[in-house]
Amino acid sequence: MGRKQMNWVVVGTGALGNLWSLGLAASGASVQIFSRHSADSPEVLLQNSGRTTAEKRLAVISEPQDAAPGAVWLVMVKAWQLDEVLELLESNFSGQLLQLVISHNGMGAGEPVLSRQSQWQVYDLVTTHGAWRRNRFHSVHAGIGQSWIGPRKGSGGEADRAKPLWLPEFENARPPLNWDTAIESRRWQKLAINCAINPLAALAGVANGELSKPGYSQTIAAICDEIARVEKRLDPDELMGQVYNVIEATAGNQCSMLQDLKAGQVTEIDYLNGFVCEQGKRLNVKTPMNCELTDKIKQKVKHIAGHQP
Ligand code: KPL
Repeated sequence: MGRKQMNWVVVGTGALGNLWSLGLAASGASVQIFSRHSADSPEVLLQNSGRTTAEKRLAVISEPQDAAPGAVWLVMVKAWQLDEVLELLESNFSGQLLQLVISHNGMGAGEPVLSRQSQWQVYDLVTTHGAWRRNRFHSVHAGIGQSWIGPRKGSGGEADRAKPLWLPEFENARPPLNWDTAIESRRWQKLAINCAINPLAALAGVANGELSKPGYSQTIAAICDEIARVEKRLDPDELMGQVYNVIEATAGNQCSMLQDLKAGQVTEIDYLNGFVCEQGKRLNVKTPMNCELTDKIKQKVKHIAGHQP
């Protein structure tokens, strides 16, 4: 019995986007890359090395209407790029049935379009795979993690949404993958992991593993504690345990925020500790450590920009 094979459009040629494009292609899916970067047309030769290896030439489209019929869109971009991608999709698929899998660090991105297009079937993908980009077309798979996918609250009648037909193909692309109908909690847990690891490793300029040193434990505890006060369903000790598991599993990896700082790129701080800080203000819950780290990263970005030629 054959599996359901789908058409996929992958938006984002970042470290993880490339890993998933290659994984989907290897599992037999038809994959188009969506990119408006001039270096990417009309096709790209993607490669990954590290814990897994693959290489494949994939077609590139730069207009949403060139997507294969009924394609599922996998959007793996930085949090601050999501609004623009969703606005473009909205201008082509407004009011239509569209299946979208979204994966990014942090929370709070893309909300305006998603609330307008509530008929879109949106799935959130949370992953702890670690990867970094050797160059635009080459991802290094630095740590095998695991992933969870589930329907986004309030989208496309999520309450009675069964597992999508393409789930086995998607699982095969980058295992292990778990179906999770409470994906919202998983997103909060991943948020806590990124709030604890990313700014601390980026400010110190170190690989994730350094954060297991005792000098960081009070700060990590404060970050987790504040997040558990903002989102009351979370347990601060459990969050701490998860943070340390990821620190250990990705010890040799440089977190994405450190990579962004080094590349002089925009960081995701507004969607990580900045999001927690804003939620704290909205709910009247004190989140001084998350607010302080947000300011420190912003200062660091300004400092770096001031020293660029
Ligand atoms: O998601 C990550 C990131 O770097 O953004 C972690 C899990 C911290 C791996 O580095």
